[in-house]
Amino acid sequence: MTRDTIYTQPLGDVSGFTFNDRVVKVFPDMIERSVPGYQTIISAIGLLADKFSQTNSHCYDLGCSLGAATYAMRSHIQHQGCRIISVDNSQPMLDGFQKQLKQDKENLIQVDLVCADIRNVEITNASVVVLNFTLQFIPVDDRGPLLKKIYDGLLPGGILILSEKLVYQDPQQHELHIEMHELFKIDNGYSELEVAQKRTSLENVLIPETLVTHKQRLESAGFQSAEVWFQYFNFASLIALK
Ligand code: GEK
Repeated sequence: MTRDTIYTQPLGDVSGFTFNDRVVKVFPDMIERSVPGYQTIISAIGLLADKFSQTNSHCYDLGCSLGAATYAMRSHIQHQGCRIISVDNSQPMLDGFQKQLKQDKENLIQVDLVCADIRNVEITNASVVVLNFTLQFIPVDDRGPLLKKIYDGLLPGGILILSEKLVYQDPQQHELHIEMHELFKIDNGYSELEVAQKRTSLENVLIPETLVTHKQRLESAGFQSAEVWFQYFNFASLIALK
């Protein structure tokens, strides 16, 4: 795994974060050292896909990056005729994913890689949909329509797994969680400069919301219920049931 050193040197003017070639090269290390509980969430996505996938249905990994959630689903799904559709709008990410997938000679479940904006992708015949830390990059006004489209494309009994960075209404909780997340990153080897420059680069790019907002939006989209199954500081994952 190539170490993430993107923000080690003072950059002067820190530009907005993009999922470019440089990020792709270090992405597994970056996400592992930046997102508390990332591996636990990926493993659970495999278990949930095993339980909720349905014969001859589609499983979607929206904002798939290098495909960690896709691989977890692929190695767990036991139903016949399932197809995983993995979507990302970063071509460098999909190139990295494709390279890895080609080396995977096992004749497992079919995976279709799609380079597109997830707002423009049709969701059909879906048993499992994964939005693992992707919704936070979608403009806030487009989040409701996207969730409604996912709900409409899910089969009865289908699920959405939604993982997001959160903010808190209570200022004290808000500060505490931000501080604990930064300490988590420092504990994982990032310097204070790296943490500060990454924070600047994500401003206006990653827009986190409260848990209440997410739950209300899921309910408005039609989901029967939505509950947190995992949380580590200000990073949470929910299961929404159709
Ligand atoms: C994982 N799910 O490893 N359409 C398609 N893709 C998008 C869009 C969009 N509109 N906006 C952002 N992305 C992954 C991790 S990373 C999370 C997800 C992070 C893509 C973007 O290119 C990137 O690959 C991904 O969403 C977000 O389980 O880096 O914090």
